[in-house]
Amino acid sequence: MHIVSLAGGIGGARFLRGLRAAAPDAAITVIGNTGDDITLFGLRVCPDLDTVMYTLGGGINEEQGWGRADESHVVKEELAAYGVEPQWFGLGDRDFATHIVRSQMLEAGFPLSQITQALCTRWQPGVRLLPMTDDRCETHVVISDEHGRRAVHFQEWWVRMRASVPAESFALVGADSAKPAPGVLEAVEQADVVILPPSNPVVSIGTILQVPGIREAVAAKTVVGVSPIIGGAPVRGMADACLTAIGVETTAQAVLDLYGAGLLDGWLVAPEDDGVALDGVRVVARPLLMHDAGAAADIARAALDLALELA
Ligand code: GDP
Ligand code: FO1
Ligand code: CA
Ligand code: CA
Repeated sequence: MHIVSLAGGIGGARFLRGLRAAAPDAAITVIGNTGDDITLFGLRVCPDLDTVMYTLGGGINEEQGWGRADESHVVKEELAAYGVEPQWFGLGDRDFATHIVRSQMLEAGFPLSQITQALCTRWQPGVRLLPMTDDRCETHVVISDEHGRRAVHFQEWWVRMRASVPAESFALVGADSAKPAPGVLEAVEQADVVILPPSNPVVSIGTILQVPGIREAVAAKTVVGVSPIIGGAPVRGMADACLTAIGVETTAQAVLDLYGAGLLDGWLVAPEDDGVALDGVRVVARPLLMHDAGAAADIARAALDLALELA
């Protein structure tokens, strides 16, 4: 069996750990979001790819959900002592090594997809992890503040501003000319089912679907999604600020409507959201809190069972 999953960071990674446990014999290809990527101190940082790689590879900081376990911040302190900006993004020493290897390989001419594969040789995530694109393609956020109306990088809005300044819109800079990374469309075409984890519908899943060709390829398959919104709120993070910016309510119903029957065949919601419905989509209610690996595996199994039933 071949499963394709689109994934952002924390929500995607924790779900994928469950999916790997629920379907140990399946070949799982993960298409990762690279819209969050940023170049800092001359180094290329890919937060969502790294979150998936570290989570599935056993190197994640479990409490934080991103970055390395057992981390120190000596380099960050030394950079700050030089007064080097930005100081609002916290790269740890162990994590720095990943960005150094990646940047060195990019400089040598390797595409991000091959670099990600090389990094995964160490982490052995048990899935094939592909970036959505090898092309530079970054999410920017249009805001208005004391400096006027301007676009800032997604990380500046999310991490420095904590999404406290309302987003007027999102722009995936570079999307028009971006191509899916090698293997992405082939994996989707060969997939038995496509599963959308409870990742951010706007800046994780929505971003991946904006790479020309990916949405059409995914829609042609049997697709089941897991709601990241429970009882009118995101389980974690600031997805509500992203949904509000695109005029979508923070409810499991509104996210279902956003994805639409054109994309989804099945939709898992939490018991408190029972009653959510859309013509052409099978909605199933069940506990959706990934409070541990077992709970994540139960959710993944439910999503997979529903997808196989609908396929
Ligand atoms: P990010 O890139 O690190 O922001 O992570 P993702 O985009 O992959 O996932 C973020 C989303 O995961 C948030 O909108 C959360 O609501 C959702 N999420 C986190 N934990 C859980 C959980 O236990 N259950 C469900 N259903 N959603 C979750
Ligand atoms: N998130 C933060 O809130 N603060 C940080 O300083 C921070 C650093 C960081 C470093 C590496 C990495 O892979 C992720 C990091 N994140 C940090 C998480 C990340 O910025 C966001 O949560 C995601 O990009 C949003 O999906
Ligand atoms: Ca992300
Ligand atoms: Ca379909």
